[in-house]
Amino acid sequence: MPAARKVIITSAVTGAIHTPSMSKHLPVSPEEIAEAAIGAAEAGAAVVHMHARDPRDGRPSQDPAHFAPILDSLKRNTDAVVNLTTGGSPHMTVAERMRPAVEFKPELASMNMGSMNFGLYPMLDRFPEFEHDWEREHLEKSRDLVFKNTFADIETILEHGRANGTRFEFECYDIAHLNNLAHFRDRGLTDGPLFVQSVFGLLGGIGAHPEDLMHMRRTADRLLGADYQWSVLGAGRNQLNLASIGAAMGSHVRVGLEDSLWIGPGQLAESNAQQVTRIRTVLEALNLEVATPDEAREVLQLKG
Ligand code: KMH
Ligand code: ZN
Repeated sequence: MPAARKVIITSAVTGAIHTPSMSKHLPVSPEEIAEAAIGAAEAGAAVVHMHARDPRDGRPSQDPAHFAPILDSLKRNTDAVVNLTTGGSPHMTVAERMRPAVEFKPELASMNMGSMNFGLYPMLDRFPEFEHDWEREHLEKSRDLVFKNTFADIETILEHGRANGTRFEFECYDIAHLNNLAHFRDRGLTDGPLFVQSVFGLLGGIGAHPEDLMHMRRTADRLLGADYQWSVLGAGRNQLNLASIGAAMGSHVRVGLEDSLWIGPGQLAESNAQQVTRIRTVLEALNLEVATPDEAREVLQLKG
């Protein structure tokens, strides 16, 4: 991994894992989602990773009509890199998940690097009350859920990206996903700089111990060499500590309410900007500089 660069902060502002009853601060309407992303960018996020929701009940939605007003607002109010999800919700088909990237041809999109179990049901213990039936089902059904990302699925999304100038944030939830990424790089279906988002602490993926982080880093170094830019995402209570360890080791970082609702033990984050500000404080204490959107575009070789 090339050293000595500014740290790219990604803010993943709403996602498709958490549900509105879990936190009143989770942005749901197009206005709330856009405002959250703009606030995160103003706080120092160079990249905003975007999902949309159906404003009627807060359910994750890949309908381009739900993305359009958000993207329109972002275009007018921030120069942050807009990264559109192709993961959508693990309950959706791949075709459904691709709709926003197909429609809007973003400079950056997420790419999930392997099929996996995706266990959301432990959150039922923490959040017993839900306003909408879909919220409980979303968690319950994850007991028997495979988040499907076959080689064919990945190839389809990669080819779509290549045809449209979209580059990817490669979500690697486990070591095998690095092998898969190296495989596609070796076949010439993608190339460096590969933006590797290593995801720690989701049930079904690698754990969130510093040893897990070291193992990811060593394996990525061995398989991807100088071809990659490393970013660290710790889920839930692991957000700040893993991002801090990663940054001290030379990674970029991802925060946001998609990945964690928390700002401290038992304390809900009031906004995405609050989490960005918190990690920014850590980065500055480590004497690390934060990348601007244009600096992120240059490092990741985005079309702009
Ligand atoms: N939910 C995150 C752990 C995607 O949108 O494609 C990973 C993610 C997937 O952001
Ligand atoms: Zn996402």
